[in-house]
Amino acid sequence: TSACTTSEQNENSVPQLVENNDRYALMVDDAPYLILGAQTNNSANYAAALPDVWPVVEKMKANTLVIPVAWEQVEPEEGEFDFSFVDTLVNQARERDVRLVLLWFATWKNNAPHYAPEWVKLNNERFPRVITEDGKVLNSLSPHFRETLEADKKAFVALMQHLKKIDWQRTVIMVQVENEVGTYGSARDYSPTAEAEFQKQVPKKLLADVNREAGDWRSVFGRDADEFFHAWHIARYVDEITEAGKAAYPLPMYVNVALRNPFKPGKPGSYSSGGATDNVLHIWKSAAPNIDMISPDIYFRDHKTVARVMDLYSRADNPLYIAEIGNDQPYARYFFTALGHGALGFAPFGMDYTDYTNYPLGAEKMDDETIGHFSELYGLFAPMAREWADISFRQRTWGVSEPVDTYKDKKLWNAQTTEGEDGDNNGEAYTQRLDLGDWTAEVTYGRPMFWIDPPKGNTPSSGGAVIAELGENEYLVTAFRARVSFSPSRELDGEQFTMARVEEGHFENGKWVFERLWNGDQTDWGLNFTNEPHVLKVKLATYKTN
Ligand code: N0T
Repeated sequence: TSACTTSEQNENSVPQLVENNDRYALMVDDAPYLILGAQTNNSANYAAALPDVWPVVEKMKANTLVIPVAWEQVEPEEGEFDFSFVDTLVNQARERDVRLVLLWFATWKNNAPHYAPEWVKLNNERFPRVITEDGKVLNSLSPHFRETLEADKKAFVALMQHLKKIDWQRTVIMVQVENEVGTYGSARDYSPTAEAEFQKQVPKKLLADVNREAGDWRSVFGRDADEFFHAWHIARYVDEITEAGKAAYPLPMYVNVALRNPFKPGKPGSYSSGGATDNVLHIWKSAAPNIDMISPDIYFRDHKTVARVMDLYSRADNPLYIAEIGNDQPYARYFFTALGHGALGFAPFGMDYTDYTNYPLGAEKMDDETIGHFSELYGLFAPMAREWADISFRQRTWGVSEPVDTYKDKKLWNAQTTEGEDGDNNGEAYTQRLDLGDWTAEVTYGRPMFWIDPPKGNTPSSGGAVIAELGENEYLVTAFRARVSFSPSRELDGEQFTMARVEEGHFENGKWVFERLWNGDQTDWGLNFTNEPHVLKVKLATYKTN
């Protein structure tokens, strides 16, 4: 039909991940895009659930919905595909001008095949599970069986072909392949098939990438061999599915990670072994060249652990994308830290009214207060999301969140390793210094806007700040509940420092719109940010005194 011809002629570019000088952008409609995401609870992947999803997306001011598509729903009978949910979802997203990230729940959903069709999960002979060292069968599919891989791949390719056919508008911008892959309860599969594989030589590609001499897995990797072997084989499996999916329709594709505690990891199997935990990122990078990025699911509440995770998952070869983060109050401020790392986006988990909360991972209640912690941040960034993503692709960014954890009764769930880090009296604990090169930015929390009283922190901790370089000596600055002060990084001789000009404004169609200058009380004691959104353009300078 002619309508079809027109749509093909006006086809938008397929979203893609681009890199330049170790900085990344997710290109959507040919321009960098910042994912202000909301992930649904599990089981929200049905048309009947969507009316409980959209109101939260809207209240949250999210621009992207992150939502599962399950293998069991698209291929309930082998070879018979039904993409009606995908069609409904895509149509409803378009009506609301919201983009989608789809989560392919298949061979692995948090280690198990729960979302695989019954013809898969009830047929252990055809689709074998992982067997432990002492012979127990775990409910985690083994990565060593072709049948399983081929079946998953066939369904995934069908999904991608369907998307290509229906989505020339590029409503779907990215796809997560599987969900928190790996195995709980065993470092790897010890079945005879897996054993035979384990005795083989480590693949040449991996040896070259990790710079090791040839040998079998045990001789090359010693005590890490079991976990590295499982990681390699899961990564190869997921990479093959990804490659085939991209051949059908090349959207950006990533995997998410059930993290291990970076400070106190425990043994593989106590966390999801074989998933891309911080100790096997090099294995995954070698095994899975088609996977665009490896993205953490953050359910640590404390600042120290979250900051460490963000450092570990933002690398020259891996842009940071926060695939999931708990939706309770303490997590919200980490948005600033993520943006400081050039993050492509952020997606709090469980953002809907489908009557489930994953407390103590996330919030106890899904209500306006919970949503408000995120809508505040998204409200600040939504008007400049495109501009931010563009700046962050080209320029350096810095971001911090309040470092001392104060949360209701002060007991932080899942933070055993960092409890006991308390504040102090001189304010040093509530002070962060960012090295901008010529200048240093000091960020402090919980102090009056006027004068020099030491910072005492906010209760609960909720502050954060970001700075982006706009040009020489010029920075974009925004924050909540923090004071940002600048000083020169070096001793000045015969010169004095000043903030030459502090403009408040906003972006409109990519252009900065000036509102007013901040001066006097507004700059004498640093730049004080409250609960209200303010975006500043700050020009720093020195002047000669002799
Ligand atoms: C996440 C979510 C969902 C001792 C949990 C986190 C989501 C999956 N899994 O609500 O199931 O689909 O990706 C596992 C974190 C376990 C933390 C245990 C800490």
